[in-house]
Amino acid sequence: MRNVYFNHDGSVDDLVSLLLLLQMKDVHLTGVGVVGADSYLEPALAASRKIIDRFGHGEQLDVAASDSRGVHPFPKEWRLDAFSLDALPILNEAGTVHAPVATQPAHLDLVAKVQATDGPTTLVMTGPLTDLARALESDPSIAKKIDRLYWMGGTFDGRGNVAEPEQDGTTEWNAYWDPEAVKTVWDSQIPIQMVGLESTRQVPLTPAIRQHWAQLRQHPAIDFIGQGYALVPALQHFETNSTYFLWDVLNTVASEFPDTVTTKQVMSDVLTTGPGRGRTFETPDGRPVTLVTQVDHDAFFQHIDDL
Ligand code: AGV
Ligand code: CA
Repeated sequence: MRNVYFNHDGSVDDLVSLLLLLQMKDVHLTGVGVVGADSYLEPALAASRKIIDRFGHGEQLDVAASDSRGVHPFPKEWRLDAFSLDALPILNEAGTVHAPVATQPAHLDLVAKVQATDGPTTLVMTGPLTDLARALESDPSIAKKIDRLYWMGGTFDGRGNVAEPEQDGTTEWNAYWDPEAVKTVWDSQIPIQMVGLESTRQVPLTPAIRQHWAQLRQHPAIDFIGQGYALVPALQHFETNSTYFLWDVLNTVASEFPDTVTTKQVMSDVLTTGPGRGRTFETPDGRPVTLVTQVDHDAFFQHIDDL
């Protein structure tokens, strides 16, 4: 079994990632942290607990709430999706919530869980890096016990997804939310595999994928995925700023099934000031990062079916 700690920020693909991690046979989740970045905290926390109850196979797992705040908040319209997801009947059939809320805030829960685990912990993160940066500041010795961070965030091709004033369009949202946190993590010794926007463009949410999930809805886990992705815009005729890709799910699947992706090593750094703040970029003076470059599209979606 691999010990995995998951920190996410409550969007649809974050919560689908939690569902997937709970189904992976050789993954033992030691903890889950939730940050209200691309979500409001309360519904993202509640939905996480209900997903553990409904799809966690009886695993005993608590969920830690983050008190981290970003430098650049996400659009409210996106953050509201967590309320809809938390209200889905498939998560509310039982009418009760059992998975407990952890006693400590998410960054301290991360420290505690890593230190309490024998051997290494693998970190999967699908939102901003703030909780990890704060965890490292609180206890730098955790770096030695984290064998790898799998992060969805950043991008190297200059095509960002932040459409906000006073920035230059080159940054990805999770990095933009807290650029300093990215820098802190980059300055640590933790090995990093990164899914940036360039590879996620190969896995947009499409009407055909929705249809595929609809036909498999007799399986409750696939039904949940279909219901969740019904809340957000698919790639219909052309890409807009709101078009959904399977960003976080690609990161989570790649953490478990390396064969579904191609990677290359890049030396990189991150800007923390100016109109490109949050931009990850290649530089010979940077730190090594394993960057996902290509996705085996069919193998990727097959792994979701095979839950
Ligand atoms: O930049 C991708 C990250 C992923 O972690 N998030 C969504 C995923 O959970 C932010 C984001 C970018 N574009 C979005 C986002 C959109 N159109 N709707 C919601 N969130
Ligand atoms: Ca996310």
